[in-house]
Amino acid sequence: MQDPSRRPDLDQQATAESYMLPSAQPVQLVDPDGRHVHNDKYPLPDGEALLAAYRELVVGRRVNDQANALVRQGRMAVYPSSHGQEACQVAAAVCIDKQDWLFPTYRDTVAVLARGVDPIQALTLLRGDWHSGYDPYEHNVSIQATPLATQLLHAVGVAHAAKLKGENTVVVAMCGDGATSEGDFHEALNFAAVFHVPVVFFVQNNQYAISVPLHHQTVAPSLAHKAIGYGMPGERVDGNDLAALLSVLGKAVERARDGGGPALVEAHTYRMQSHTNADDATRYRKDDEVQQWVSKDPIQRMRTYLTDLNLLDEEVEKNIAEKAETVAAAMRDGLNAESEVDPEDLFRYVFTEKTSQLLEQAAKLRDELAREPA
Ligand SMILES: Cc1ncc(C[n+]2csc(CCOP(=O)(O)OP(=O)(O)O)c2C)c(N)n1
Repeated sequence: MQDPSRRPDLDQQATAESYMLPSAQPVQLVDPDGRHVHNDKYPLPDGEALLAAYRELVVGRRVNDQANALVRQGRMAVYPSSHGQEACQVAAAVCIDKQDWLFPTYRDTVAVLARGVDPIQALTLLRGDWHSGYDPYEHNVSIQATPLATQLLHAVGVAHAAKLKGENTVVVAMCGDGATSEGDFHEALNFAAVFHVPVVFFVQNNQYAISVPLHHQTVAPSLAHKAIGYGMPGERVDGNDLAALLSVLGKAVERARDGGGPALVEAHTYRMQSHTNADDATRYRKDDEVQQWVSKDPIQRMRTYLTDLNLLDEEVEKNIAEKAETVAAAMRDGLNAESEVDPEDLFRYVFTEKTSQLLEQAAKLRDELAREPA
């Protein structure tokens, strides 16, 4: 149960409002023009850390574009792109250490890759070949969850277990704005707060849940404001500002590691493309709105900032672009190769003892497969 003596914020006699409520505006450290914005509470990460994360940002954009192309070529079933949200993706992966855990969603492939998972293994799910193609224990990345918010409960369970075992583990649990309306979101945050577990809930508010805009999702002042209702701090951050994300998430992770308990971070960002290739965003939003976010692009502002710091020049940019091309080429090679799947896998691994209906369906499939083509 919650132990007030383990809550450094309360020891300092802060009022709940003074440390649980988010900043008046999303935290920003580098503006869309690439200029530093001072913030008393959140320091700017050093240039080398930003450059390393910028590399992942550029690779992440290339991965998104390549995956979209592979869907159009019929090599993948579906791809929920994080185009425009790459700063959130990279920050979620790099704000934690090796022994920590990441719990991603279907949209978070770039975060999964930034954590070190092999691209082809990661994309096996979206190719439609298997529930997940990577071993979660290899890089401490849970499988990408498609049922909304379920991963938040799994994340809290892992964080709680780690705490009971005395391990030095922090868990970052990702979800979208739409997922915050799920019952699982409530249960996960409440349990995490009551049991004071080391988990950071990271909500990418990309303004839409498929076609549902945020104002039909919630009338709370912000998603980060929901945190205080559970008794944990909430913060909101410019989700297209890599520096701010690293600083805000870094602080929340550090706090959780030091025994400060869970936190909720809401990133303000935008889903630049359709929900997936199965969606047509032009049916429910205007191009003007999309265009407004083009100038807030996470890559462009970091490029300007790092160039002004003399950390980025043509040579470095070229090396980064080459790295991105190497990853894209590996994706093409891996996904253009025919995969061998066993249709009967559909019936395996779910029940120890299959139900009579599953046995019947499996037998039917076997008969069909054995039949000679007409
Ligand atoms: C429990 C559950 N209900 C409904 C769906 C169908 N669904 C898939 S994605 C989605 C929208 C999710 O929006 P959001 O959480 O904002 O994440 P985003 O896709 O924008 O990243 C819905 C309703 C689902 N996957 N799981």
